[in-house]
Amino acid sequence: MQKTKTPDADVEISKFLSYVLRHKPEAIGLCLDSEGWAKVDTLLSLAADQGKTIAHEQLVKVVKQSDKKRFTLSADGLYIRAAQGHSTEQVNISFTPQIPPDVLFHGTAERFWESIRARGLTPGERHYVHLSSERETAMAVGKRHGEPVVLVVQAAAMVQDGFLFHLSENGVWLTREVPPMYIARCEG
Ligand code: HQG
Repeated sequence: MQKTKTPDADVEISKFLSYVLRHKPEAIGLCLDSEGWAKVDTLLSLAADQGKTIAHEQLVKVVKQSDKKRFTLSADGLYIRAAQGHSTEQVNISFTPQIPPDVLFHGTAERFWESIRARGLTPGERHYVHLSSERETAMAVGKRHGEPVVLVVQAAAMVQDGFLFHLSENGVWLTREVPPMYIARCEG
């Protein structure tokens, strides 16, 4: 299926929202609550103060059209948050543990493989390791980093061994770490 290209201005707004809602809210003087929510009006007015003017309807359009549904608006439309991908310490979303599919996939770059094989998957700057139920999604994530490698994670075995998994609002499986014994390269 042909993908329609998102206009550059919308991509820029999406990147800006990812930056302030996942990583650096303080860059515009924004405070997120521990569940990651910010008031839309406050975010827009602080952004405008920094010379980044975004119309309210433009923000709503970007949220609705986000290919990965990166952002969630509250039911009343007054609040916004990033569904996952956080690194800011302001946020600690209270996910309910869920049982994942028996296997999950993680896309990474070839050059990280030796380190992952030795140390397992670690969250790095983010709060969680991001996993996908779809191999194709993992492949797309891996391509962001270079020559892609898809890893298979034995999620059922991890659950049996007491590891917790959470499903984000936009369908990304999250866990704190994946030790090497549960990881294999997905060949073919
Ligand atoms: C790698 C996107 C060496 C890991 C996607 C990854 C995702 C290790 C990189 C979301 C390692 C971190 C997150 C170890 C992990 N040694 N490298 N021990 N453990 N790594 O961007 O999962 O478009 O923080 O494999 O859809 O690539 O932003 O994580 O390659 O859901 O909305 O370290 O970002 O969504 O990279 O991507 P990232 P990710 P958005």
